[in-house]
Amino acid sequence: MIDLRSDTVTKPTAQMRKAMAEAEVGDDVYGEDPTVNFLQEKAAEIFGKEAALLVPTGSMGNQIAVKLHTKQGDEIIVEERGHIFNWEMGTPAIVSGVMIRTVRAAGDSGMLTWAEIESALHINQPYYACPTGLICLENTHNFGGGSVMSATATSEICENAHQLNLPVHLDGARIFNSAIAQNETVANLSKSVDSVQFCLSKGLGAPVGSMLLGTKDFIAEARIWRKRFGGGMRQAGILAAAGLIALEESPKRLHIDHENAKRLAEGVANLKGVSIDAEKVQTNIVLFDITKTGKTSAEICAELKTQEIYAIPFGKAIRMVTHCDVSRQDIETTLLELKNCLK
Ligand code: TLP
Repeated sequence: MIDLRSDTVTKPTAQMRKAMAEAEVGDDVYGEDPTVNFLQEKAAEIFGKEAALLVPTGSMGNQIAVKLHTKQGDEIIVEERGHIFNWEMGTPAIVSGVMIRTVRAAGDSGMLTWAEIESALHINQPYYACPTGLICLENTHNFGGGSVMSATATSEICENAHQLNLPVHLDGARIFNSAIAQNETVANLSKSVDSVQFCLSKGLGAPVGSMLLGTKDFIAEARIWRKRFGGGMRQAGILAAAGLIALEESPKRLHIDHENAKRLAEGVANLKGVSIDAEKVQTNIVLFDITKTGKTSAEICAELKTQEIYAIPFGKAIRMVTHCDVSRQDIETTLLELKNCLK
């Protein structure tokens, strides 16, 4: 089976499983799990942030941030294809009582510029306007095809936002992919944002877990909200042990996933009716339009599935994500089967 649906499907490595079995644990609701504490300190150090909190999922990390940065009735700015808007089930409205104002970034990358954000802000408007309370960025941008935002572009947005007293949260679910692709550090990519969330359980390969980072005060509040959301875990050191390996070891091999994604994109670009600019594939996500193939994305994915190749149809596009459990040979096999399918 070749599973290209997502990098969330990765299985923990033997090294992770061993570390999990041997992890020192304690009750993390009391703050007494030494492995969780170590992971949090390590993540804060790598990101150059004051503090970090282990949360069960990326969605919870994002939603705690939305909750803490806003008040009921605010608007938050999210790019139109952003995860917080499309794939978090309306939680900002349900839990934080905020509205999402989407802004469509020009082009395919989903990367917002300050000019685009600025035009959507409600600051110093009449009192009956819905005030902007938060700007959310996504790096890499999942449905922008794994596109990356530079440290400079991020800082420019943050500096402008901060002048207006607006906080910025970064959904950095795949920020390590972004950093590797740009030969950057995750600390630089997130230095100017007020909070950042990244996932241990995507390209980094851990079975469960994300980290939320920010100031000490922010993380102290986040700990309360994590518990309110039902995310106060007990002997979570078992998960943190795998997370530590993900954090320390996995970034070293992400370039392989990026090379495989590039090869996949170049191969796919040569198929009849498929539309993708392979040049723009920078990380591990390959999103291609199949409108002109004469088949629907669901039909193509169903046919691939009969060959034990899994991908996800998204409207007129198909997404394929490379990760540590996908080899170069798997990419060649996928290209061959796609070609057969589109004959
Ligand atoms: N993304 C999943 C799906 O939900 C779409 C995937 O397969 O890519 N931010 C970003 C940018 C994400 O891509 C995801 C998951 C999340 C947040 C949420 O993470 P989890 O699944 O841990 O809640």
